[in-house]
Amino acid sequence: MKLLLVVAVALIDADGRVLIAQRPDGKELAGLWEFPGGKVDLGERPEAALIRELREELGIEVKEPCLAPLTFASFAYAEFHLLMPLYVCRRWEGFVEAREHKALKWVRAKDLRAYPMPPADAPLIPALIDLLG
Ligand code: 9L3
Ligand code: MG
Repeated sequence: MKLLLVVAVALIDADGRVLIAQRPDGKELAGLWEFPGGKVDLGERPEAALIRELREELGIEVKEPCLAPLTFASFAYAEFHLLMPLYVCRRWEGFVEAREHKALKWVRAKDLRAYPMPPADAPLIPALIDLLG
């Protein structure tokens, strides 16, 4: 089975809330709330991929030292095995805007369960609750 490497981030604001983003209509997993991120290109470093994706998707600039790995998601879809490191980031430049998503929301870690997520993302919630309460 093919391995798909995707990177994602929990952006954390000054109030300790986490950013989730709603996948757009017409894409797979449409309407579900995910941690922003995307595919790592062939040979690309995961941090570089995440910085690129955050620029494209949210219009923010993140510096590599601000990205700290927290945990991994691993989920076997029918077509591929998705492996997805989750980074946390508390500092960036610019203001988030939904350039590719349907909507954005800042949510407390303990309230994340109320939002339907892709199967890879939902198991990441406990690590964020441990971190943020
Ligand atoms: N995916 C799952 N959870 C996430 C992200 C960023 C991505 N937090 C899945 C959805 C797609 C695949 O990874 O099946 C590639 O993502 P995209 O390029 O469609 O965003
Ligand atoms: Mg993406």
